[in-house]
Amino acid sequence: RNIEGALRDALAHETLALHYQPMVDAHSGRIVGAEALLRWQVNGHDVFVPDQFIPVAEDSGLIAELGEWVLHQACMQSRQWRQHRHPIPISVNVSPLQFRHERFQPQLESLLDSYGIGSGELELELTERTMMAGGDATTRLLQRIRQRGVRLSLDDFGTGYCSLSYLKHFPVDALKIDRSFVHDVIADPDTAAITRAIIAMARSLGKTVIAEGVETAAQADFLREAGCTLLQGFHYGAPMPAAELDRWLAATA
Ligand code: G
Ligand code: G
Ligand code: MN
Ligand code: NA
Repeated sequence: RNIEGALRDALAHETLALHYQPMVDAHSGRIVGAEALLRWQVNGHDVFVPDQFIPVAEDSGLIAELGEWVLHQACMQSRQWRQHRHPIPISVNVSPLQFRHERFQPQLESLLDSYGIGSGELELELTERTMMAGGDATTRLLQRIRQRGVRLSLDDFGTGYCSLSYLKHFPVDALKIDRSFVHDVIADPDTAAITRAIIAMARSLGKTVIAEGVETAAQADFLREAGCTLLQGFHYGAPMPAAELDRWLAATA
């Protein structure tokens, strides 16, 4: 059977789930957010990983439905953590085709209303590709979403064709430094210099800077000293089921 058919079944039978990876304050180490990452598992084992099935969903048009399902799950989880008195902002990845779909904005706004999502409680992670396509219409949509209190972050920063000078044109709150930089930041002086420059530039523009893929204490120390705001990666915690992060939040409250 093909991935597309299996994905339709998975959507219908809920073998899909969101896992959550903590984002911690670089100085206090406290959890100040979580990135939602889609998992398709049976008995704890991946059926397919997102890099396999997200492209299939995009090619088949199923991405609109899948993306709506993801947003819905994230909004439900946000409300649950709020009710458990561990409110925590959730970041959701949005793919380019999903963002461009005419149903995206109305779906998003109706979910914000239905689940009473407040300002700053939901963040969308978009790539440079998404933000650069669509010209003024995209910029207006980004601004409108932001006016509704949804934060926007530029994901995988440094891997696309976006120059630092573009940053001032994008209405984003945060920039996520791609993990390929973080990976080399200790061993390669050039990567260290570029990473420092990205952090300094982003901060001077008033953006939050998040480093992803932080795997070692040495990387964390470097990034903190360079002025990074938030850190995310296996050093702090891998993506985990909501119930597991729930216990973590309860323990550190
Ligand atoms: O979690 P993992 O490293 O397997 O994710 C691989 C890729 O899939 C990443 O680029 C991530 O942004 C993307 N991804 C994970 N979950 C989602 C999702 O819910 N929606 C979209 N559009 N992409 C996702
Ligand atoms: O493209 P995006 O940044 O959304 O991708 C997130 C992906 O990175 C997820 O699939 C997640 O599993 C993975 N990831 C999270 N933390 C780490 C880490 O410390 N090291 C590596 N190699 N991957 C990570
Ligand atoms: Mn992401
Ligand atoms: Na990323």
